[in-house]
Amino acid sequence: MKALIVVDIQNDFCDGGSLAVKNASEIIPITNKIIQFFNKNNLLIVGTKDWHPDNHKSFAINSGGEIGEVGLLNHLPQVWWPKHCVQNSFGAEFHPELLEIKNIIYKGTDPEIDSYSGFFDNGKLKKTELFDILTKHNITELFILGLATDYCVKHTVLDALDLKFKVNVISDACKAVNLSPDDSTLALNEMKQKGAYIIQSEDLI
Ligand code: VGL
Ligand code: ZN
Repeated sequence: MKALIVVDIQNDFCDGGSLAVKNASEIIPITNKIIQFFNKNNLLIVGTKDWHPDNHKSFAINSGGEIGEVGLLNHLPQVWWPKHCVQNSFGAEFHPELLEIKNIIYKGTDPEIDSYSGFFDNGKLKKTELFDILTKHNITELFILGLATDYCVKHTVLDALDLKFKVNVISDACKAVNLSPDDSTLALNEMKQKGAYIIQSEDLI
């Protein structure tokens, strides 16, 4: 069975948000068409939400680092981010034009560790419910899209490959943070090299 994973299409990552990804809103109409396609075919759709407490230590302001620089958080390399996707804030809500998604996975809730992947935190200390939901529905193949190509999409895709799913990345429905201008290309190349299929929405719908 196939499932769609919609990664972090939240206000703070969209135009005007605190960690806005360039041209993020361009993926909304494409994503909505794909959601409609999965709904029409009675296929599972799961959305992930970055869902940080206000004191999350990936926030530069809580760790004394400079935004965009890399430091260490509990022995792991950590980019210091502007405050974003704080639990129950407007910035953490899905983009208002995104069609409804019923199954939601929350990640990044532990202030001591960041969580880019929808499956595990960055230290792989704890897992979310994502794997259990997918196995319960006999899912073997994933279609993944969203924000951001070089962080949460990439890490969700790499963990899905490790967990032996067939993984398709819908690249025209992803946008990257691009702290360095090549990060999007590097991320797509890495996902492809590790076994993901990089596809376009028109290959699907
Ligand atoms: C993300 C940076 C920090 C993402 C989340 O959704 O890609 N990026 N937190
Ligand atoms: Zn985050």
